[in-house]
Amino acid sequence: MASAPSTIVFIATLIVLTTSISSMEYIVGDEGGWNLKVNYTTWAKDKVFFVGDTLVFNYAPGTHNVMKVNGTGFQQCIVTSSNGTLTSGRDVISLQTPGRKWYICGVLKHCELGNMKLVITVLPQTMAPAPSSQDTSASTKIAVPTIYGFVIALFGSILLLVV
Ligand SMILES: [Cu+2]
Repeated sequence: MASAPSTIVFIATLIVLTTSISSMEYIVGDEGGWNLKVNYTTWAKDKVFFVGDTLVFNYAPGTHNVMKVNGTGFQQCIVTSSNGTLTSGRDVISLQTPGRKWYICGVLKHCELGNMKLVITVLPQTMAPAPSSQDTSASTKIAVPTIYGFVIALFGSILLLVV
């Protein structure tokens, strides 16, 4: 590996680009999909969600659905039709605002008994460039920590690859 440092830098750059700059698409439950007998607490535990990421709920249409609920609805598995139920079997949810998000399956007692409930916390998109501003000095100030963060992330990735 040491004989090809440029390859390492290239791979590390790709990792940084895909993880911190472009948005991520998360398949809820991974290969298990949105189904009974998948632990979504475990699935979400080691993931960090940012504004701009998307969630994909995969399931056989008709067997499950996806409802966005509030914290109470999540805890008590309250099925409400007012929030709009997703039923396509490949439901894509774009995470547009930061904060806590709750999703449950509204079919039968899948939420209560099958644990078909997912709670995540969406973080603001800190690496994103600021909206266009007339104040040019402000954008210069933002550019420095962004590049600095990029360099740190790059070296972190190299370290991970070498170790
Ligand atoms: Cu279900």
